[in-house]
Amino acid sequence: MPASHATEIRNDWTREEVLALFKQPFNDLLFQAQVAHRQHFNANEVQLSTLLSIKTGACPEDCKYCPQSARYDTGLEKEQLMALEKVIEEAKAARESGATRFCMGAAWRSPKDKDLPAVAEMVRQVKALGMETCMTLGMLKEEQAHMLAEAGLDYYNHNLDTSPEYYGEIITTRTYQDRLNTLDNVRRAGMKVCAGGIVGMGEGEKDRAGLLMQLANLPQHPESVPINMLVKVAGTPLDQQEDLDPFEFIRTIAVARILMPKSHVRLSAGREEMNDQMQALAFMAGANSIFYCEKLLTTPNPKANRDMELLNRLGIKPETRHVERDSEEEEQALHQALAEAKSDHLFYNAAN
Ligand code: SAM
Ligand code: DTB
Ligand code: SF4
Repeated sequence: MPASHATEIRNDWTREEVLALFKQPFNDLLFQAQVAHRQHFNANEVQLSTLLSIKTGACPEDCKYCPQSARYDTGLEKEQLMALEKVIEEAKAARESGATRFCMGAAWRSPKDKDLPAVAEMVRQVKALGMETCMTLGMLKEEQAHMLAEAGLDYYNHNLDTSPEYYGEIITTRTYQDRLNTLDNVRRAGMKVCAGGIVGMGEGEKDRAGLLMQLANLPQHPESVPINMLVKVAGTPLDQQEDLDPFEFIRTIAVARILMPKSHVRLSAGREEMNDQMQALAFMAGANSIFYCEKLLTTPNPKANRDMELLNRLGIKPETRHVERDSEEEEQALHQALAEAKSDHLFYNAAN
C-alpha cells in the first residue's frame, strides 16, 4: 500500500489487509506508520498517564496473564477499595510529577452497584484537580456507564486483550461479546474509549492482526489504544511463556498506528523489561502515550527519572494540557520542584 493511503480513517479492515501490513519489510512498515503519525500528531510528544490500583487482588476471573486473579497463587496481598483521601493524595502527586491523566484500576469482574457512589466520588475529586480521569473496573452495565459519565469520567479502559479466535485460550469466565458490550455501553454514555490488548501470550501474528482489526473495526476507533507486552508473573499460567520477538511487538504498535491514525497508542505494560532502544523504536512506530508511574497495578514500571531521561535524550516532550492549580503556592512549589529536578540533568526540561 502506498504511504499516501496510510491515514484514511476506516472501519472495514479485512484480516488479509491487516496481515499484509504486518508482513511488510520492517522499514517500510515503520515509514508508513510515521507518515500516519505525523499527519495527526506532533511525533515528538508523548502523553503521560499515571496508573493507580484502587482495589487490588482477589478477582474471581481466570485471565491467565493476571496476577490479581484469585485462582492463581502470586503472593499478592489483597486489598479493600482504597480510601478516597489516599486516591486524591496519589492523584495530586501524579499531577505534580507532570501526568495529565489519572487512571484508576480495580480487580473486579464488574463493579457492584453499591461500589458506584464511592468510585464516582473519586472521579469527581480527581477531575476537580484538573486532570483527565480514566477508570478500569471490569464489565459495565449501561446505567453504571451513565453514572460514571455523569461524575465526569473522561475515559473508560476495557481491553479486548487478543483476537476472538485466541481469546478462549486466555479467559473462560467472560466472553468476547461481553467485552464488546461494555465498550458499547461506554460509548453510549458519551465517554472516550480506551481499549487495546496484550501481546506475547503465545498468540500468532494472525491473532495480533485479529485484535487490531477488531479495535479498528469498532463503529468508532478507541481514542486510546494500550498495547501491553505480557508481564510474566510467577504463579500465573503464562509465567513460563516464551518471549515474543521484540520486532513483532514494534510491528504491532506500527500497525495499530496505521489502522487508528487519530488515536493515542500507548506503549503500555512491559516497559520495565524493555531497553531504551526498544522504547525508542516503539515511539518511532507511532506510540505516543505511556504509563508514567513507578508501579503499574501490581508490577514495577520504570522510575520517573529514567523516563524523563529517555524522553529528553530523544527530544520528546510530555504532551501538555492545561492543569488548574489549587493555589499560587502550589504553582510555585511545582516550578521549584521542576527547577531542582532539572539541575540533576535527569529531568526533561519542558520549558525548552
Ligand atoms: N479487572 C478489570 C478488567 O479486567 O477489565 C480492570 C483491570 S485489568 C488488570 C486491566 C488490563 O490489564 C487487562 O485487561 C489486561 O489487558 C492488562 N493486564 C493485566 N495483567 C497483565 C499482565 N500481566 N501483563 C500485561 N497486561 C496485563
Ligand atoms: C492496560 O491496558 N494496562 C494497564 C491498564 N490498562 C489498567 C494494566 C497493566 C497491568 C500489568 C500487570 C500489573 O501491574 O498487575
Ligand atoms: Fe480480574 Fe481484570 Fe485481572 Fe481479569 S484482568 S483477573 S478481570 S483483574
